[in-house]
Amino acid sequence: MRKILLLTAAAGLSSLISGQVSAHNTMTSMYAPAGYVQDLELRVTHGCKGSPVNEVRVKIPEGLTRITVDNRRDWKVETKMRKLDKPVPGDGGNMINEVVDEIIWKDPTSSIPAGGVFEGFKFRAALPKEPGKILYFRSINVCEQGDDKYIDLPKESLDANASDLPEKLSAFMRATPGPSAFIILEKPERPQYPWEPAEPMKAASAK
Ligand SMILES: [Cu+2]
Repeated sequence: MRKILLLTAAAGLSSLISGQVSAHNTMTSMYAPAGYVQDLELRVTHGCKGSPVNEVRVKIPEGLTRITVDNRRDWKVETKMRKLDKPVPGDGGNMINEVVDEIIWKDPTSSIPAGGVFEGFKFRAALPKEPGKILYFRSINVCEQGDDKYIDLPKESLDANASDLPEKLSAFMRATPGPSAFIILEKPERPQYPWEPAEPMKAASAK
């Protein structure tokens, strides 16, 4: 018994020291190349205070287009659309007037257990060509009992190029019980597809 208590205390301490801030909904990969059409995944890591998850919703941030959702046979997938103020060019030269605003996974063949496992929810989106931008994905888990909202945003906008970003992000994630998942857009090292011409570095950084 005593040993178990000690071990638990040690585990708590080491998670403090390693700066572990979250076991919430997060993006599986927290970095993505700006301008890519990128596979993204929201990771659900636990239920609502011991209650299994039956529905997951994610709000698509502004600036993302061409959103498509991974096919699932174990969840019903719904999308809600949002009209754009200004149409943007899409695939094959046609213009896009509306984009996916929210993705909802519901009515699973079985719920996500309240603890001990995680599950990923994949979708794909064209990311803005803005290296250094941080995109926040607000999400909600609806459980058999209650829900968990990960919809909070930092009070001040965070600069991905600032040297104090780790401290700021860590503070943001500790400040609230429901921090939004996020990704940081990075300057791509190469074009997404091998058949695309490489952009001159200068032009890429000027954008
Ligand atoms: Cu959590």
